[in-house]
Amino acid sequence: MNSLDQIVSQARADFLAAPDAAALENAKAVYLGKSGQITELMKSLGKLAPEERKAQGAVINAAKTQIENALTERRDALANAQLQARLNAEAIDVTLPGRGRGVGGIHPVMRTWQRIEEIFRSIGFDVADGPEIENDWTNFTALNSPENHPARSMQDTFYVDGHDSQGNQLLLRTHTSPMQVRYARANQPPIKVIAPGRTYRVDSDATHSPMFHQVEGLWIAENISFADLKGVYLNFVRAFFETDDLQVRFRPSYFPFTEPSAEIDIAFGSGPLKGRWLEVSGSGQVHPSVIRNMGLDPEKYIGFAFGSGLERLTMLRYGVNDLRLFYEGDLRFLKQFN
Ligand code: 2NL
Repeated sequence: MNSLDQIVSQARADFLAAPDAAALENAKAVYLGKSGQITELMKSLGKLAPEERKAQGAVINAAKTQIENALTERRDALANAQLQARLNAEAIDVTLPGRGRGVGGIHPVMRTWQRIEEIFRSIGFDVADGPEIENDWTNFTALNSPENHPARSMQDTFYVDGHDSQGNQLLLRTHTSPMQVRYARANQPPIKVIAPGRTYRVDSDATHSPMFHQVEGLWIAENISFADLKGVYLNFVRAFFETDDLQVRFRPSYFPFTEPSAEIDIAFGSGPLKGRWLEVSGSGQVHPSVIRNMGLDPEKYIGFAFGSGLERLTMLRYGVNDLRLFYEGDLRFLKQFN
C-alpha cells in the first residue's frame, strides 16, 4: 500500500472513530485543514516538474475526493444517529387517548341564583343588579339603621377608603337591600323586583363566610297585604324545592327596615328533613321611613320585602352540611352538581 492509500484509510478510520460532529471536524482538519496532510502534499506539487506534477496532482486529488466522501458519509451517519436518539428520547405514543379539556361546571350557589331568577321572572318580577361597593346612606341610613347600630361598626362591616360624590362613606354592601333602594328610586310603582348578589360582612366561621350571597325581594303597590308576600314566598319555595308537600310559617321578628317583621320557616312533608321547621328567610312590611327614602309616599304605597341567603337555600336543597365546602374549590365536591 503506498503512503496516499495509507493516509486515506487512516482518515476513514479516524472519521469512524469520531463520536460526534465536533470530533469529526477536528479529524477532518488533520487531512484537509490548512496544514493538513493532503493540503501539504498539494503544496509540495509546486516543486515537481510539470509532467510529474500533473500525474501526481491527479493521484492526490483522487485521494482527497475519497477522504471528502468518507467525511460526508460520517457526517450524515452522525446526524442520523443524533436525530434517532432525539426521536427515541421524545417518543410519543400516538395510540394513547387524548388528555382532553375538562368541562367546566356551574357552582351550586350560582345554580341556585339562576333558578331563583327564573322562578321570580315567571311571576312577573324584574331582576336588579348593582354595585357591591356601596355608600353608607344607601346601605344603612336609607334602610333605617341608626348611626350607632352595631352592624355599622368597623367590627361588622368592611369599610373602603374614600367617599362618593355626595360625601358618603364607601363600604362593601352588607346585604342587597341597597339595590332595592336604588331600584325603587329609579322606577315607578307597582314595583316587583328581586336583587340577588354578593354581600360582605366581617364574619368567618363554620356557618359564616365574609362573602356570601343573598336574594332580596321587594313588592311595592297601592293595595297589597302580607297575604301577597306569603303567597309569593310559598310559590317560590315550592318551585325552588320542587315539591308542594311543604309548609310555610311566619314567625314574629325584628329588622330595622321592616315593621312588622317576620322570619319565614319552611317544613318538608317528606324526605330527610321531614317535619323540622327550617328558617329560610327574613321578611316584613317595608318601614314607612324606608318607603319615604325610596322617594315614595308611605300613605299611598305599601311594600313587602324578604331576604334569603343563597348558601342556606343551596344547602337545604342539596343536603350540604358545611358552608365552607362552597368556597374551597374542591372538584370532588363541585363535580356532584354538574
Ligand atoms: C335576613 C333579613 C330581610 C329585607 C331583608 C328589605 C329590603 C328593603 C326594604 C325592606 Cl329595600 N326590607 N329586605 C326585609 C326583611 C328581612 O332579610 O336576615 N335575611 C337573610
